[in-house]
Amino acid sequence: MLKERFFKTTAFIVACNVLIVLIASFVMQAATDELMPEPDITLTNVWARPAVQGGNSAIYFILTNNEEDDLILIGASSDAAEFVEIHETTHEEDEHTGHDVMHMHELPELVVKGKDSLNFEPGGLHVMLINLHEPMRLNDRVQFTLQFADRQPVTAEAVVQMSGD
Ligand SMILES: [Cu+2]
Repeated sequence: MLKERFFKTTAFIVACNVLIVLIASFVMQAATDELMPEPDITLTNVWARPAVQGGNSAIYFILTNNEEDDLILIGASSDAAEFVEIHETTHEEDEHTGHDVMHMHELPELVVKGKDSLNFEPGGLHVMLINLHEPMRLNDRVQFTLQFADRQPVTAEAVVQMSGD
């Protein structure tokens, strides 16, 4: 009888400890999310193409990683469009016609090397805005956010222009 009670008590203590460890790991996870550093980046020449409501646009910029470490871009968001994706345009020669064919594909993640820059420019990398909620007219401003692994997100503003010049 005594022995049984001892085991029950032991089981209860073990269960409590497991619970405490679980709660502690939740709290620590929340703390690390908040303590994630802001990425040390510079965005320059940030602009976007004009487009009609319901259409698509693209945001371009030069992204400079001022950190020694590589940064990993894992996505983008914006209230301006239904979908926002990091895209890359590639050029391929059509094997039948020999014509230059452009393809766009989504990049699930993109490494920005430490102390290096990436050019998001027409015909290459871009932040794709798909199904715009409103038209994007010249000189309009569009807010968007870049998401990085192990870093806080960064919000920036693009000016709608015909080109990056
Ligand atoms: Cu695209």
